[in-house]
Amino acid sequence: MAIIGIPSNHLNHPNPKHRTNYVDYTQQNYTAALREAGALPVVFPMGSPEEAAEYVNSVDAVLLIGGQDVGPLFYGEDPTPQMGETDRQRDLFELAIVAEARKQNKPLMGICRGAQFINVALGGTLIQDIDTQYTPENGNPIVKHDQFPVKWYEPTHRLDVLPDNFLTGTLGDNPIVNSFHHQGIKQLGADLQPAAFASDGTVEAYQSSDASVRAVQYHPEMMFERDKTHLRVFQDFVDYVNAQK
Ligand SMILES: [Mn+2]
Repeated sequence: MAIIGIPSNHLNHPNPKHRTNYVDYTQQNYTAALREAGALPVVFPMGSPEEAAEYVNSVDAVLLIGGQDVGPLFYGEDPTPQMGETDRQRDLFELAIVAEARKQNKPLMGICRGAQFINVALGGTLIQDIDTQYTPENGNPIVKHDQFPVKWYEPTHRLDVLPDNFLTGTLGDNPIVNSFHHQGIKQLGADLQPAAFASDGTVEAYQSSDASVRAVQYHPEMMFERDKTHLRVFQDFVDYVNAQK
């Protein structure tokens, strides 16, 4: 059985339930999707970079999930006024996790922030705020990439899936997906190629040449319970991980 590690998010603001007794957490739909795909999810509590080697060594693959904005200093920019919440501890921990996964040849999948983060960790850059800083080169209007308040499981924008990648043939050529991001990929990192675009040219999925790194900007984990075709991205990753073991 493929064991897949998920670096956690953490709740580090006072809240009515836990007050300042903060918690590390992962949304259940990520672990549910991995379980449904036949994998055993393991959550890494947010730790220090020094722990990354052992954490990665304990699993067959890593899934990086959604959350805060990626700190722009990690791709060489100061923050613009549109920057949302960032979390330096999470960035530093996940940076070490990605480096160790590459070093130990463990497959990596990213979702939303995870897609943005892996790109940055592999030398890519981000658009800090699509609505204010992006002009589509193809002349199309900017797509609404943060669909809130539309429900999280509802698909709202189309993808153009490119040939010969991990998404090709899994959802059709122009699937409709959900979208909860205000940042986007600017330059892809080393050895990464786009796998799908939105109609405004935003990179919505990418992979490495050997598909050991794969990422989607949308949230299949929020959609698979209502539309089983969206389990496929998890199933294919788990199958890939099992084949590498
Ligand atoms: Mn989008």
